[in-house]
Amino acid sequence: MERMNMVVALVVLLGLVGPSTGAVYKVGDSAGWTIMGNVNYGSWASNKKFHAGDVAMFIYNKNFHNVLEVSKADYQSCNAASPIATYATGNDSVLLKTAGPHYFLCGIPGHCASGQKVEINVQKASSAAPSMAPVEAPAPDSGAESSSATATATPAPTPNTNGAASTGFSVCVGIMLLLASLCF
Ligand SMILES: *[C@@H]1O[C@H](CO)[C@@H](O)[C@H](O)[C@H]1NC(C)=O
Ligand SMILES: [Cu+2]
Repeated sequence: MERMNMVVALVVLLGLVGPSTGAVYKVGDSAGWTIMGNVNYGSWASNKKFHAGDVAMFIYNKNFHNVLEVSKADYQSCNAASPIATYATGNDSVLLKTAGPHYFLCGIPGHCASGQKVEINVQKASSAAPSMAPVEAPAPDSGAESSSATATATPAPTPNTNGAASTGFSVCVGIMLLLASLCF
């Protein structure tokens, strides 16, 4: 049915052009956010290209750790006393909203000093190269877990309005059939 093809085409088009949802990076990969095993968060971050809109996901035991976003100075000195933001649920998805460096450390005494800190440098958004390149293609190296995030990005409004239109169409056909049955 022609109408159906158009709806499908429209949805696909909106999916391609629509706002891109960022990738989700699990900090420390399988190790998570910890002081066990001497995870090198510097090298974890260094082979990734973070963009504004990406998410850094901190997974940890909330009884032993937390996540503080801090200034550069506080990052360097492991000062946990004046955080910009505090996260403590054990599963914190931190949206990297702005370009530039973001500094995170664990505020439990001694943890930052023993390496539980990470600097995430968020790239400037490349000024609108729409549709051509898959801007948010997940990195080949397993770090990105963007599939679930992308799945939720499917725009809802279009199917709804089209659904309403076709409902109206069916009602019209129904009324016409009703009138026809009265006449014959
Ligand atoms: C963390 O939360 C996300 C949803 O935000 C969920 O998909 C994931 O399974 C959670 N992970 C853990 C280890 O709890
Ligand atoms: Cu800690």
